[in-house]
Amino acid sequence: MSSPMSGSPFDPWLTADPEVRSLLAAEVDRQSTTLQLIASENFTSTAVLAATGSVLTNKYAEGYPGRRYYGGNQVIDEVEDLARDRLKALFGAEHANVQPHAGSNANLAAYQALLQPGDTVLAMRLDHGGHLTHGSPASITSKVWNFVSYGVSAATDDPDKPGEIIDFDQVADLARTHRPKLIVAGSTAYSRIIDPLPFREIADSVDAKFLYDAAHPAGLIAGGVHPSPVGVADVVTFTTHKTLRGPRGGAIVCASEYAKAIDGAIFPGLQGGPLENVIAAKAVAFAEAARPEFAAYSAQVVANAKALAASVAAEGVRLVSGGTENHQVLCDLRSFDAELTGKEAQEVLDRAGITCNRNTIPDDPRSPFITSGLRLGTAALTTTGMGPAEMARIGALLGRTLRERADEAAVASIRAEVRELCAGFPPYPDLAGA
Ligand code: DSN
Repeated sequence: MSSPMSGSPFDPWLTADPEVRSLLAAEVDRQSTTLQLIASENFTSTAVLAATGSVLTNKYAEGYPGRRYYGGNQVIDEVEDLARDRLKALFGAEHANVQPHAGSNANLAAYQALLQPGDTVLAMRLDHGGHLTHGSPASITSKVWNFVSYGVSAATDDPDKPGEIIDFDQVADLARTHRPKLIVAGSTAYSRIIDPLPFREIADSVDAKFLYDAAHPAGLIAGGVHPSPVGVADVVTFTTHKTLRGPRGGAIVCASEYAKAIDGAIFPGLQGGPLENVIAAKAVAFAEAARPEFAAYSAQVVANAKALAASVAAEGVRLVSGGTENHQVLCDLRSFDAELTGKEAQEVLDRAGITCNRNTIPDDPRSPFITSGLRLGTAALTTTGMGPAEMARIGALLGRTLRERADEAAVASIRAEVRELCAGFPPYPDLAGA
């Protein structure tokens, strides 16, 4: 009764619900025939899909291995221990918690473990690339803790020193002035390496704790192409579904001294029953990320981002910070066309089959709903086997779409080219035509 494609629209059991089956089939078709350039997405392996869609979803397991509040957790304990052990080995960490349902929960747990309500935290500005949980006024984080924000340096006209990188002088000044209890590194829209060492030095200089939010680069760190914050930061949080290529979820690693506080902050502090099916899928992904081919994949993700950045720049789009060192390309559309908003660009690119998201750029004059920027990412398309040649073609298609955006026939013709390009790189060849 096992199915390697469990959870897929092709699982025969789903014939019992033709409506859902048909929606899943439609989504497989969308993912297979359009270009996935959202920087926070990826394609998991079919083994990760199978674990996510497994019977482990049936089990309540509040607590931790060996200390559960429900019976029948003998197998579940082994699953969660396996995931924790694999995660510790992957990052060389002393302690791992694999229960966070999402990166936001992981961050909330870290704050809860390291801070008292009302404490001051220094983190990156949302409109300069930070995350909602880094103290956005719209987030619960800003209501419980007192956030102070650092940003990136100003843009320059010097191609050798383009600016828009984390301003460590500003971080140090703000730390001296506000004496935060915690400094947070990490971002959602920033295309440079975030070195943990300067943050550690600044945190130590004001006796603050240091949280590294590795939601975006976790896979690049696991693959050895970005410096590891593990052992440098007090706590490292991340999501498992971006560059790490696992199921949708979060995780935390930390030194043993924080283990009890972190575990208690997740359960019972924030969450109830863990999603053990997702935890099994995380275990699969952690094993996959430990393989040598994952290091090659991570290096290719960055090489592809550089190729995509070059091709987009050749279309007349200004790159925030002048380029990329990770999986992201952050585009300032104003140089391309002062009238073109991120929202309009995202919508026409969607019609052309190029899936990405609008994003604010540093000091964006437009609102976060409209924006002047686009964020692109290469983690998903690299998984399908695309390389620099395809990235160059995608940059050209993106430029053509934006230039010809008023011409629906031209957009339809680009959509056909995108479909043809995607046909050579199916994300799930095992599912095709099943
Ligand atoms: N929504 C994620 C991203 O796209 O980067 C961050 O939470």
